[in-house]
Amino acid sequence: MKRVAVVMGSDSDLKTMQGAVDMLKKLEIPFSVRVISAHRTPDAAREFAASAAGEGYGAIICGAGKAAHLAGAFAANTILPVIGVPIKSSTLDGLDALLSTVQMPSGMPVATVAIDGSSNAALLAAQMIALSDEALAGRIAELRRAQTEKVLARDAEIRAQFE
Ligand code: RP5
Repeated sequence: MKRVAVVMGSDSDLKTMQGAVDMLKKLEIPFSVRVISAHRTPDAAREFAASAAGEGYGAIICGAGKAAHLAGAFAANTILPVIGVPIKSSTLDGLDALLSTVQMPSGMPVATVAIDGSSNAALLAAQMIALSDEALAGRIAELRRAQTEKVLARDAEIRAQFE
């Protein structure tokens, strides 16, 4: 199975990116976790992105805050799908990171999820890999089914409270 890279701009992002790690574990997808910065370690960013396809990765999740160029820097050096997670790590509440991540120029897409949405980033990566992995597709479908059941159960409980 293709692997997923979970990359973050700083170790201070780990608490937010843990959501992606947890989701990848739940779906039994092999992954690696790295701290690589577009600004502080630009050579490592370029090298990792450029070699990722050959290393067996199928998607790359990049989480960064503030002037968040990590996902864009990765996208510039690979044609693997790059998923950006804007992280709330500044006085601007993540809006800075959201705009820095989502506003890519044409020809260089980054699939950007919500601020701090690392779990959804992992799900999106999983859905990409599941295009060629039926067993994984089944696990994702089961997760969806369980989620639906949970909401329906809560709906029934809350309806009963107001009857
Ligand atoms: C970004 O700056 C990182 O992704 C992090 O969200 C933010 C702050 O980094 P630290 O100063 O905590 O290392 O590059």
